Amino acid sequence: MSDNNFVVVANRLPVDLHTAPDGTRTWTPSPGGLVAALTPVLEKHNGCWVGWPGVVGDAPEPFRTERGVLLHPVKLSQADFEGFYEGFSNATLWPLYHDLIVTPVYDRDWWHVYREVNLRFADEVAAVAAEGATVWIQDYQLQLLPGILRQLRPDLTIGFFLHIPFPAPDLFAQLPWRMELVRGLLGADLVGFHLEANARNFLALARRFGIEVSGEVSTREVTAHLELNNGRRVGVGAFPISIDAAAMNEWSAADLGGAERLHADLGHERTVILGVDRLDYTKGILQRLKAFEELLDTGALNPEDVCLVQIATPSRERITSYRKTRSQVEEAVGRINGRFAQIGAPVVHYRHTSVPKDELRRYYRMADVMLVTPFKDGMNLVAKEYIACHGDDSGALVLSEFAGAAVELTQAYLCNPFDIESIKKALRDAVVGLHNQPEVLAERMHAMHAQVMEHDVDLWANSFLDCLEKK
Ligand code: GDG
Repeated sequence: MSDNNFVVVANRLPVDLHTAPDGTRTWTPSPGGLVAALTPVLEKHNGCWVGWPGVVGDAPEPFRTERGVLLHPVKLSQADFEGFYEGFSNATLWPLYHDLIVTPVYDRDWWHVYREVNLRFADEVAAVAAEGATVWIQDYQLQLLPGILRQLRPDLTIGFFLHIPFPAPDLFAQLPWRMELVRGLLGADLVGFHLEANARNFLALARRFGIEVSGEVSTREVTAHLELNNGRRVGVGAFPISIDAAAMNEWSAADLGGAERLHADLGHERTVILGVDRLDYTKGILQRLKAFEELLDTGALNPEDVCLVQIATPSRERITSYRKTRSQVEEAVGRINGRFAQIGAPVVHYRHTSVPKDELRRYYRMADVMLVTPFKDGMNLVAKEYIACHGDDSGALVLSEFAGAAVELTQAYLCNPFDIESIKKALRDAVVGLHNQPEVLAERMHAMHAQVMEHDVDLWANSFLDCLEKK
């Protein structure tokens, strides 16, 4: 048996593939928030990360990062990718768990592939985990994994964390394979969600399936349990994820010159409004553009005084609903610029690309108003990243009530993204407030900055793992 005492399992392995001009391929670790938060734990416990390396039909041999963490790839074929990732994960579960913003597709073939891929992940994890190891499974792509692993390796301690919302029982009940998914999740010792509301939905669902529930849900501790017939208990709790706030704060404070130059490029005197999202229908990009357009149309905002920068990172581009969203967004950008821009001075700056991390932070730091308007979002890290980059209390945040982050960032200008008037009001209040009530805005930003600095990604990871250890 292997000697990895702590195993993280996620759909994606944190690696990037680089292909040299001569065709030589190399895989390098790609650090993100989750990796940064988990690296200390992985290092301390002889850790291993199991996941798909992001390229179909190819995978490197397992290798160690410079910091000694073992990266263990799971290979996916093109058919796996289509059925498991694009199909069941992103065209069935994703829309269902985001409250049917588009209609989920229930396809039996996709389901079979989802199950097969979860079985394959389970085999890989079972092979790398030491006797009695702790395994932490991430997200909706791997909901069967806790149950399969429990059968294969009853010695393991298993945690599961869902990064997206968990829907109301009536919505979840649509799923033809609802019992299998619930059984899968019940294989864990601890099931974690971002919000108490998500956890309560899960408990209500369990009750509906005749499972006894004890206690009430709370945040960063486990006071609610499912009591299974075989005497096993599954803990359920809320663990709001966050970011490496200190790193963001420090970096942005050290790059004020860069941010000023970027702002100057857009117009010194202009109020810059920023959106940053994966191009996903859940993120409400089109609604936000429409709200901005109407404010320009009515003269509530003057196109000479404001501009909107929208960074839309390409995402799931082969799925029909994503293509449709992209074309609607791009049509709106074209229309708004056609109506309100001057030559050489667009009123919407749109980039359909992934920008480097440092550049993204510069955008955050430079923006006067951050506009985050998802119809539904598990948390939304973008909102927290913006706040972390404004350690001097500058800026303003417009935030959807339906983003998980709204539970913590209560000082934002909250809006209902289904109501254009509500987005317009919040955006206008933020823009006007910057000029008329700067001290009020600074107080709001100050409170949110303190919140984000204290509740960072380390707190998220440590609180989950502490609860899992105590189970
Ligand atoms: C899921 C849940 C939950 C974006 N564009 C670029 C870029 N990003 C980075 C952001 C941020 C991340 O991607 C996006 O995270 P979000 O939380 O906003 O949204 P999802 O991708 O939908 O994430 C969500 C999250 O999981 C964590 O649990 O909060 O609710 O849906 O970190 O900075 N990064 C770079 N270039 C870009 O162009 N470098």
